[in-house]
Amino acid sequence: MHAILILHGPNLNLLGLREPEIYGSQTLDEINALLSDLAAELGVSVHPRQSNSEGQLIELIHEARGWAAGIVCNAAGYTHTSVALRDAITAVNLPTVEVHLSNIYKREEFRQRSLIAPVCIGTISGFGAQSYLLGLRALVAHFDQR
Ligand code: CA2
Repeated sequence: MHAILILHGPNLNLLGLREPEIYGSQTLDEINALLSDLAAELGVSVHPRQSNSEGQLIELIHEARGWAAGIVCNAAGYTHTSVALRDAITAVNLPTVEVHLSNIYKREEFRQRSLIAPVCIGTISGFGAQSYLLGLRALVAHFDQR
C-alpha cells in the first residue's frame, strides 16, 4: 500500500477559525478526515503533518524519503518565497502534487508565483478542501500510470 505524506504549511492550523470567505469553513482536522476516507477508498494511506516552521517542513520532506511514495503539499506562504523548500522537494525526488485552497492566480500578484510548482508533477488551486482531495486522486493516478 502506498503511504503518502500530506504536508500543510504555515497558518493552516488556523483553518476554519479565520478568513472563511477565502479559505473555507472546514478545519484542518476535518480536511484530514476527508483525506483519510478518500485514501481508504483509493487503497492508500495518508499521513498528515502541519508545521509553521520552514525548517521543520524541510525535515518532514527529508524524512519522507524513507517511508513515503509521494507528497501532497500545501506550502502556504512558503510557496511564494522558499527556495529551500523547493530544493528539499527536488532532493528527495518524490512525486509531489502542489495544492492550494484558494486560486492563487486570481489573488495578489505576489501569490501568483510559485517557487514549488516547477518541481511538482502538477498543481491544483482554487477548489477549497476539494483541492487536497483532487491532489490525492492525481497522485494516486500518477502511481497507477507508472
Ligand atoms: O490557498 C492556499 O491554500 C494558500 O496556500 C494559503 C496560504 C497563502 O499564503 C497562499 O498564498 C495560498 C495561507 C494559509 C493561511 O491560512 C489561514 C487560515 C485561516 C486564517 C488565516 C490564514
